[in-house]
Amino acid sequence: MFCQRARQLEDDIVKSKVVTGVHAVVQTQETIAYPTLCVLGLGYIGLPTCLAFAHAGHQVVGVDVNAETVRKLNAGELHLHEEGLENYYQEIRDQGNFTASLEPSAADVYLICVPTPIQQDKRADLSYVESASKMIAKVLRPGDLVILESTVPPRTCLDVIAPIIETECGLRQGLDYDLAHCPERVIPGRILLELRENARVIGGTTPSAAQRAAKVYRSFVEGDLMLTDATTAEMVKLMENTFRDVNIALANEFYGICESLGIDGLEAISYANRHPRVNIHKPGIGVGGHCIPIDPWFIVEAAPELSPLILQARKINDQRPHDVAERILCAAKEINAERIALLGLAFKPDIDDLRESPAVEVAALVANQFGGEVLAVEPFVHLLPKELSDIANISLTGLDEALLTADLTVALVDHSQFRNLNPQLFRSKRVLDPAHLWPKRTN
Ligand code: SAJ
Repeated sequence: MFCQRARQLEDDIVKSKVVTGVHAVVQTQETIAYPTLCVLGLGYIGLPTCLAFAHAGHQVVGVDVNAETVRKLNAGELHLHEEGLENYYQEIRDQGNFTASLEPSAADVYLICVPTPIQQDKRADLSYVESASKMIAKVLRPGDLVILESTVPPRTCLDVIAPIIETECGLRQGLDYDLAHCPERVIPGRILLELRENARVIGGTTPSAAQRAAKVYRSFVEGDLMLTDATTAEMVKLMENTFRDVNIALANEFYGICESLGIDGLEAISYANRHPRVNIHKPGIGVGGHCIPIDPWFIVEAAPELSPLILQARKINDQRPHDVAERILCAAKEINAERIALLGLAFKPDIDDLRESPAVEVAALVANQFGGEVLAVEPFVHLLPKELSDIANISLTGLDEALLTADLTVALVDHSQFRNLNPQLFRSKRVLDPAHLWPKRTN
């Protein structure tokens, strides 16, 4: 009944076409309600989301367990790099709608934006979601709304979050408070733009929870809002990233087959993609980041008997860094190389994010087996990541120095800065291009 009163209040202040229920698509809505928000997790998703809500007029408290993150943000500094975020943050600070905190405080809406990694055995590690749910339970009041943005295995809202909250504070989803899942869908490098423009799927544990969540997002999301149940929304998000993983595995497999036939795999893929219903992805050194190599495992965990294709794609993409490292070591041996330059460590082009990066994995495999020196070039960072910092024969090196001193140069990441180089002018005896930066010849 508390939820009903909260919904009624919001309905009264939302002048609009009303969301028409589960499986509806909300096209336009003019919102004048400004519920307060408390966002748990201030990473690449949580922070920009806080700022988007604050910009739209909501009072937002962002919570993070990292004291340094909270200190920096309250001092006006950012702890991460994302296109346009610096200026956006200064603008929001001037408005005064956002503060960072170590503890959650009472709000109308709670958003969970914490990481969901996998464990050694490839099962989901939901410990951050669990502890965020416990933190929320301490301040949750009847009539509030909880929205999960983190990517999770199917049924997490129903089987993990709702029971934790009920055990911790006695409030029941659907009766005392509302619970919904609205998975983030933005891509690093375009986060601010995509937050605003992308369509969002919003799944409620009840239809009215989805409708309430849709009203909240409508304050800044211009894309369609697709309403459904929570488990469908959880599955939709996993299917999106799994589609990409499987397609990249197919591209990697095609490329290897083309190579064995002595033909140019990139040319073959680009011609196949001229068919109006074909879109083969780009082959490369493997799949990185904290989403695409992780999320398919959540489906495998939920339905192991029904997911042989998804599992195989994961294995194919996980094998890529090993094959690339082996090829580099063979080439180094052939030319008696003393120094190898590895261009790029990030998990994809033009970002500073090295987490789950196949380039870092290649660098570690090469450095551990190579007798000479490995010069890692990564213009987006100032320090080697922990996976590499303890290896004696690898160092972070400037691009010019690496190109001047290496015997073998290898492109691992398609950063624009590298793409514009002419490999013909390198001093090294040999150039390898498994990331496909430069036209032909060097793969
Ligand atoms: N990659 C390839 N070949 C390709 C495309 C990508 O090898 O054709 C590699 C990249 O080099 C990188 C990895 O895949 O190592 C992932 O890169 P990405 O750009 O495909 O995706 P992410 O992880 O940055 O973001 C994805 C996005 N999902 C989809 O495009 C379906 C994004 O919209 C999600 O919000 C994000 O995952 C997430 O957080 O789940």
